[in-house]
Amino acid sequence: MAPSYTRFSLAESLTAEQTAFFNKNGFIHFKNFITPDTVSSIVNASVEVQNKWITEGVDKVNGVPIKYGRDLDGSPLVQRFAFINQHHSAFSGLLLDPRFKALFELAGGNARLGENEKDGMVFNHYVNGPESKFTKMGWHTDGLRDVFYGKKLNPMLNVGIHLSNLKPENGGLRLIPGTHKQGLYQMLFRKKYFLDHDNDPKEIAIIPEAGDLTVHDGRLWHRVAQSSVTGEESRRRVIYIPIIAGKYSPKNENSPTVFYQRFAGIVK
Ligand SMILES: O=C(O)CCC(=O)C(=O)O
Ligand SMILES: [Fe+2]
Repeated sequence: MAPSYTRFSLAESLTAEQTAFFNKNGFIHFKNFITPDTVSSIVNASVEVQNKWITEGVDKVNGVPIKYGRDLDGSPLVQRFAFINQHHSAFSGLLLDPRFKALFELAGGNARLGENEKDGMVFNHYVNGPESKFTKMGWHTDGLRDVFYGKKLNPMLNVGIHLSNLKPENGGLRLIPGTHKQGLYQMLFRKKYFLDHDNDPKEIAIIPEAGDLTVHDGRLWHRVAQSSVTGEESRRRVIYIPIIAGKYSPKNENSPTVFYQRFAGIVK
């Protein structure tokens, strides 16, 4: 595939071309899913939740560790929120958009948004500064956690809602198209999970504008490249919400912290 790829527009049902693109490549990018105003209100809502969690010293939500670091000015920063949709109506409200349902067929139909499952709606906040604890993420697939849980690999998609305007030097999501069709062996051993940060000759860079939406298959290999610029220009915010098929497994405040989540500690 050429380094630049087709971008689409998401309506209440998918076109045949969109479905074919996703099935072939294991990802798809939709422009302008939400407006700049909605992006600002979502970012503001994340700051409200952050202030509350810092005050209350929240370290886990439903068993999922919350990642803290420091911002460029040294102030405390929540860098990875889990289940943020359970903590502010700006996020739960976003999930009411009927266009999400159009994506369910990419998981084979009979799917749902993972509002209360896995890590719920995750909000990642990367910044490349001296005290940041979150600037990049090594190669992985999102479906490996199901292997750890000893579950059958049910279809799982990860929907990204991008909140920052990126240029290639800002780093960000890199993925290897087509790797969703690999066998289990390749899914386990193609690369060293989370430790390998090297460029891959076949990777493509997702370069979104704020408000864009992407979908990637849970079996697709991807990473987050570090920004080669530092400071304010490196700030990157992105939301992920899974689309899940198979048995409903909601989490609650008594849910245990599972083994794979220790990988989160490797991420810097
Ligand atoms: O931040 C991103 O764009 C991707 C993050 C990611 O791959 C993950 O949280 O599993
Ligand atoms: Fe991922």
